[in-house]
Amino acid sequence: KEKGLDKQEIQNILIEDARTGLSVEALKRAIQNNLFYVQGKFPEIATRNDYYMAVSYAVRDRILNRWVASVKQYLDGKHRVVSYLSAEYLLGPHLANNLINLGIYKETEQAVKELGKDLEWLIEKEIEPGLGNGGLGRLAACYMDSLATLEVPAIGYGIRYQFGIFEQDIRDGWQVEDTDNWLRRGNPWEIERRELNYEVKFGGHVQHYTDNNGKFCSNWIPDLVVKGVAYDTPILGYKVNTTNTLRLWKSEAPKSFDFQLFNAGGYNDAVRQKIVCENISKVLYPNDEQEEGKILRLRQQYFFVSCSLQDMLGIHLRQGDKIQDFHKKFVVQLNDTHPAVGVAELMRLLLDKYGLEWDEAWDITTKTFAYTNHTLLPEALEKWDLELFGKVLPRHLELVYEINRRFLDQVTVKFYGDHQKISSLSLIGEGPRKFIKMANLASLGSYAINGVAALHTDLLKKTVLKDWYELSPEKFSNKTNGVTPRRWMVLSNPELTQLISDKIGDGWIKNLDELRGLEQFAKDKNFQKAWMEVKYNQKVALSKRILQRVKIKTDSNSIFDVHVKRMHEYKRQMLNALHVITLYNRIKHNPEIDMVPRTVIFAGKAAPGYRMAKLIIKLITSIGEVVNNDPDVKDRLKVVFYPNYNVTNAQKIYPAADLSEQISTAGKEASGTGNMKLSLNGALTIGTLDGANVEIRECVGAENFFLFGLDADQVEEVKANGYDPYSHYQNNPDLKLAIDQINDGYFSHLNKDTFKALVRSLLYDDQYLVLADYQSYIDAQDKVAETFRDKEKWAEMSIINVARMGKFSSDRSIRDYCQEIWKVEPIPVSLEK
Ligand code: HBZ
Ligand code: PLP
Repeated sequence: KEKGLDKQEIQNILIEDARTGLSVEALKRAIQNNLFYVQGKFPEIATRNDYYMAVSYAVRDRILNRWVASVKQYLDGKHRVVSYLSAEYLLGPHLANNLINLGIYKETEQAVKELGKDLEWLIEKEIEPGLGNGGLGRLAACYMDSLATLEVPAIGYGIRYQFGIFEQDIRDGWQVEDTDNWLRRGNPWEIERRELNYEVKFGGHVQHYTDNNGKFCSNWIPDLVVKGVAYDTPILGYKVNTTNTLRLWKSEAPKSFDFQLFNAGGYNDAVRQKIVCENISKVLYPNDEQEEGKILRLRQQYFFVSCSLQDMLGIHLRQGDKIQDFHKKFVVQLNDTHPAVGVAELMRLLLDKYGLEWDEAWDITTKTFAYTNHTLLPEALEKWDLELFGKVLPRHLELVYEINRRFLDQVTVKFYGDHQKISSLSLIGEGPRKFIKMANLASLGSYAINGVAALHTDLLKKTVLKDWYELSPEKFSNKTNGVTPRRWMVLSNPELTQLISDKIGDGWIKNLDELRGLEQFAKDKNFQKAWMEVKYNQKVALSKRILQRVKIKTDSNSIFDVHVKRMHEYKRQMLNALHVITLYNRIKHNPEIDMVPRTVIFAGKAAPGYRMAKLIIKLITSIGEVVNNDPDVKDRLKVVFYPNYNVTNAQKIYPAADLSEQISTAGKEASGTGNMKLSLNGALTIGTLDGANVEIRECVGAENFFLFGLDADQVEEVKANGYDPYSHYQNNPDLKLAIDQINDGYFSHLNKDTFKALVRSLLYDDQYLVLADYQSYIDAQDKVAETFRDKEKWAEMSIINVARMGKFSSDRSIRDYCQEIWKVEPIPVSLEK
């Protein structure tokens, strides 16, 4: 007997029965049952959301039996489990994805139809869980999909933010933010596990004493205790039974409020404690690539890391295994440094709770963690003010000091006299105020360190982690990012999926390398025609949405030139904007010019406190206002800023792109994943030699990639030689005209103040070398336009691009992690009778 169920009962759950059958009939019945018995609604009064919920519950029922089977299989055996620690998961909507992975999209569509509703209409009702900022959070979601699809036992741990990434709206051309109340209509995909909760301490002080056996002990007396409650979301693999768990923690007060305080008249204080606790998982910080040294952020990080490690230790010990074998059961991947405090937390648990000796605890810890770095930008590297850190986590500060002391003892012997190196390796930075370097804590505490694209890993070894590489070269490896073809092709581009599968079968969905089979058809005129027809249809669909959302008419025969990603100076939306102005000026100078029509589509959120990024949004919308309404342009050029870029919108935009803008300053974009998604959907890339662009170009062939700009070495060289943006402005008449127009208020109703800060930054600072790369970019864009004139050539290039994208499946990435870092094997899960 286990958890109240006997063997027979468990087996009964595992059989596909009337409750979990996958036929149209069974699904229809299930939807009706859920509507009635779960929601107490009948068809006459059921709303669209009621139906969405009913379908979702019906689908969830069909996942739950697979989930139970998976969990049983993992926890019974001696299987090694991957634990992915990430402060962000940008999952995107669940319903359609689960239908695809279960293989019952068509059946459900039919069942819903027979109930008089439209499945797509219900799917569009779902509010996506936006529990991440961008690439890093989305990568975690793709990896969860691939782990399950590859049948690898895994748990994703994170935070159940009550409010995810803000919703963006555009008013008067400016970004405005609205809170993302994603839970307002309920969340059918999560299961609250109230019984699964852990206490997490904050603040206070540490007592030291020697116990009866003469052992030196520490006792942390906190001034705040928070409870973390588990919320589980099943993550089903594609056409397998494996269903992994995404376990997100919600923070609560250990008890509702303090009655003694309340009765004594301290009403406010009694409630305040509760609010402080609940605030920890209240809202996602909306900054990507800009670290924010806020106390609440540190609390968030420690909160979810502590809950997760307590959970893992609990699972491990419940299986009757020795604490010393923890690292054999779990490998813990740190998704950037956000969970790096886990290194100190595992030490604390092993020392203070389980009474291990230092060396043993450190040995286990450093065999448990592996660290993925996602950025080289100095402003994104996490540093915690030492005093602040000590106030929130006094015991961990002691541990960090001790870890550092022992480490520096070794390092000093090894690099005697090299003060520069020793201070660079130290976990603690000196300055006006001392700080803790989280990348160093993660590097020291991990047995493996990886970058997310070949160039990025290379630069990591040469720059931010140079000393760590020299110290432990064996820890370093590259794991180029990937994306899941299930969501980013099968789900978001069913027409192209069908066309491809008709030609080469559907094996590519699980083995993306099979796309190679398309290459033999790249010159086939009929196939090219069918290919471009699918693309055209996606453009028409996006045009409709654009018209609806921002009231701009677009021509589906024009080049859809797509630049979608977070707004950031290094991603250089500014460079694209200058190109748009240049095209516009060509038309104004020569109204009859024969120009390939273009629709330039931008989308992306700016961090609310990032002034320059917000100003660039205003510039783009302002250019759009002028260009889109100028009769001289005659629809040869359109500029669209599509608001609220998220997974839902990305799924609609990627399939419609002809051209993928990947134009970051070389050396700044660690990898990019949007580049992979666009290329997989048949867009050609215009890009710099940055991040994974380098590898995409290697795979698709230089002749199928529009390369421009300085490379990473040249960027450094130009900077070292005293870069002078102003000279580019002076010497390039087209560039000068474009910047003068911005400056003179051509796009801002003659208001010269609007873009002053932007112009100044370009002319006198231009950290991201926009002006240096301008002409090279314009030339490459002209080549794009010329190539687009030849429809057959374009189709051929597009087909070849897709055929050569096999490497960029997240299945490949996850296989590499499994074999080279995690040392885990797939465990097939069966639903036996
Ligand atoms: O991670 C991105 C990189 O910029 C991109 O090149 C890469 O493809 C992707 C996946 O490896 N980084 C982020 O998205 N970073 C963040 O979103 C972020 C969030 C919170 C932070 C710092 C960065 O405090
Ligand atoms: N935001 C969303 C919603 C995405 O789907 C993606 C795609 O990977 C990203 C951000 C990251 O985009 P990029 O790699 O272009 O920065």
